[in-house]
Amino acid sequence: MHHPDQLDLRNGTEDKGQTKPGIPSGKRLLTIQDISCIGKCSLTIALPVISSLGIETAVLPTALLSTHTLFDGFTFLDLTDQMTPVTDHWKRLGFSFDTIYSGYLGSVRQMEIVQDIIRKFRGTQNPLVIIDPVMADYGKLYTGFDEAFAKQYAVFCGCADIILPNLTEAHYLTGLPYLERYEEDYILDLLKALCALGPEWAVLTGVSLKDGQTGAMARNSRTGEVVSCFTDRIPGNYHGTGDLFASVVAGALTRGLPLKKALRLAVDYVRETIRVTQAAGRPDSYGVEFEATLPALIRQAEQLSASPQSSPTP
Ligand code: PXL
Repeated sequence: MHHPDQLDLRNGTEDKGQTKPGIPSGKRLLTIQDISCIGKCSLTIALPVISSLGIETAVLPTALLSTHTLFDGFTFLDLTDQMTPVTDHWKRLGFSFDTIYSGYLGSVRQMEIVQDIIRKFRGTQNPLVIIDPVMADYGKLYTGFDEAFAKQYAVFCGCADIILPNLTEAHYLTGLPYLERYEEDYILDLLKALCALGPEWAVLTGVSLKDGQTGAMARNSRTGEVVSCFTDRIPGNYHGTGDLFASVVAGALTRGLPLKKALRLAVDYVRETIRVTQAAGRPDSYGVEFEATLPALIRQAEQLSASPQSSPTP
């Protein structure tokens, strides 16, 4: 577990100018998830998005799929056996990471290996550990996952500093009911139950407390502090937006932004990317047009990095 005194996620580490345009940030993040060759998600989102935020992005692919699992007939090459030798090699070479961010994993065995990897890289540097428990959406588990897998994910979330489930994943992690219509109390109950799994912060995505509005709500497990961040909701279901959100949060925190600003950046970026995707008339299940919005993401990240910590974020 990341030591709370070393990085206060709420106030952020000082950004001493390392993230100015043209100046290397010197930060390195490791992301562990599958590579789906077509159908934008997981590594094909994380690598460009986090790199755009000025962070060196090391990748550990957990599987090679022809497409993500919402397409019929996808191929799947399991890379579990590579995870330990690849990271042992990095360790021997002396590499270390500021952040370890895990996304879609295919098995309980992969969760165990990711825990070993976290332990392996904890010595030299204490990486910030972000777990996105990717397994479900719209009330249902993705193809290939069952309730036993979800139970193991709940245990695995205990070794994170931050977890970022959507409402469906929060239901599977906590055992609380999945509701399509709810009040704020339901969200606060989910957040408390997620915090009880052990992370320092639980961030719930896709929260909608009013018609026409959506966003994220987070809770700190030590202080009980709640941080909310909303925007206008564009109707429709867009695949890969959870990965987009988690990648922006991971990159922004690694850059040194406090959690509230990281959530603002991610909520605005996902909303703008959905708007552009909808305007282009692309099919929902394929993925979002994030390539078009990366320049705006970089500009907003620079503005948020430059503005004082104390200024109220909109
Ligand atoms: O976007 C999450 C995700 C990541 N990786 C694979 C998936 C999905 C969601 O369906 O199938 C392989």
